[in-house]
Amino acid sequence: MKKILGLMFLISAFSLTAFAQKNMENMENMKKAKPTEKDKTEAIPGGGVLKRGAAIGKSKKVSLAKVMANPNDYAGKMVRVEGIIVRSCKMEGCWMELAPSKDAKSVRVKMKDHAFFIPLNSAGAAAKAEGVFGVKTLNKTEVDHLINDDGAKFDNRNADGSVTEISFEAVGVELKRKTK
Ligand SMILES: [Cu+2]
Repeated sequence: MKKILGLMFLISAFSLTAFAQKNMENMENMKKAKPTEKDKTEAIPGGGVLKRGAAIGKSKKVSLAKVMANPNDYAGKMVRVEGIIVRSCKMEGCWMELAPSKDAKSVRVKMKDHAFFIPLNSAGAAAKAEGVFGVKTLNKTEVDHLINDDGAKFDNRNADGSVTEISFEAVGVELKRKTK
């Protein structure tokens, strides 16, 4: 009898946890902001800059190449970086792949909390961003979504489809179209 009670307790505790988790996910999705038409299509100027998110402050400037070489030295600290946007989210403009130069390896920059967005045609523009580096593992579902829906590319998928990558949570960005 004790065993059965214990088992029943375990099962109900487990389903309650699953229920709570599902509810949290739903709430997350509901409070996720959506980009407006202006967010998606505003032109990136060549003369001035297009600012999105918080104004960029005076945190330490670091080079993307150095961060990629030693990501753990920079994790968790607010810093400023700059680079060229190699690719960006085609759906909502919620991330961009930022590289030191056009053909170099890039870092995924996510607009923090999905709270602000960059134009959908941001690729090719120069960007400054302020935020925090971290090393993150994206599961297979997240990676598939980024590839199939958002137009991302990964050259480093693990056997199970997941990806561990350096990521940057931006609180603010400034974009500028390169003029030649
Ligand atoms: Cu997106």
